[in-house]
Amino acid sequence: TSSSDSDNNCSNLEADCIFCKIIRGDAPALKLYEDDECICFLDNNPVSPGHCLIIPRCHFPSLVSTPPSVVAAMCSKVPYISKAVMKATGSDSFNLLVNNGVDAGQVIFHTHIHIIPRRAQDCLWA
Ligand code: DGP
Repeated sequence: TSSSDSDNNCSNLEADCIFCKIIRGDAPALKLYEDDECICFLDNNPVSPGHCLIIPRCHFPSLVSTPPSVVAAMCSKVPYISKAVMKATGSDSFNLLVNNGVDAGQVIFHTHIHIIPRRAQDCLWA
């Protein structure tokens, strides 16, 4: 099922998608950034302080089903958002992560990019 939102020019938001609910304002999230194309909010199960997700305002289930122009819009926000998140968390580094598909660990089927700030004491991939 789909619904449209008068505050959003996207007509394919999904009723049962938690990230679509966040976009509509029907579920809470700590937003770090938003514009006409994307929003970024803190992950509620963070790997590190400042772990956040960039999502498009339109619903696409995974990265491979996302139009290249939308992927480009999401990726274009990474430098700006990651610099702000690193500054806020005292990190010099970050991982950029996309889980595409169940076997890769994708749990939420609304395409998203993880930004995971990293500090010297972090134990990577543990
Ligand atoms: P993935 O495995 O790539 O599908 O990651 C989904 C991420 O989304 C996971 O790290 C936890 C986060 N997440 C799931 N539900 C919510 C939610 O309701 N609010 C927020 N802020 N994050 C969520």
